[in-house]
Amino acid sequence: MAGEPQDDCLFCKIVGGHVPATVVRETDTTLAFRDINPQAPTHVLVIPKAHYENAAALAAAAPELAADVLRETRAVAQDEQLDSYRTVFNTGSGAGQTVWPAHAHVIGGRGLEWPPG
Ligand code: IU
Repeated sequence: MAGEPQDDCLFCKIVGGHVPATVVRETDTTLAFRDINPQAPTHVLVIPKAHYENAAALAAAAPELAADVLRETRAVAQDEQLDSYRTVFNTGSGAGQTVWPAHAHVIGGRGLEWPPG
């Protein structure tokens, strides 16, 4: 069910402490950890602790939690002393979503081109 931990979800296992991650921030509702395949000097994922399959499902079902995630992306950028950075929610396989818990990328520390590929 939406919001409930999923047995087959890697990020739920990270939230539960069953899979290690390099955690940089934690709140009651969110977790932020370094991406295992960083695309920039700073590449952190911010996730809601509750499971939603992507940003669209999260925004529809739990907009206050989505706001918590967005607030934490800013906090990560501040912690990393990033003046410029990109917050990305890949939503759907055609947009590059490869894992199916909702997550925001915080990417920075180098110049970023636009448009993305
Ligand atoms: P995407 O937006 O769904 O494509 O992003 C998934 C990200 O999750 C991607 O950048 C992976 O490197 C990252 N990731 C991770 O940090 N740890 C993992 O165990 C797995 C994926 I699987």
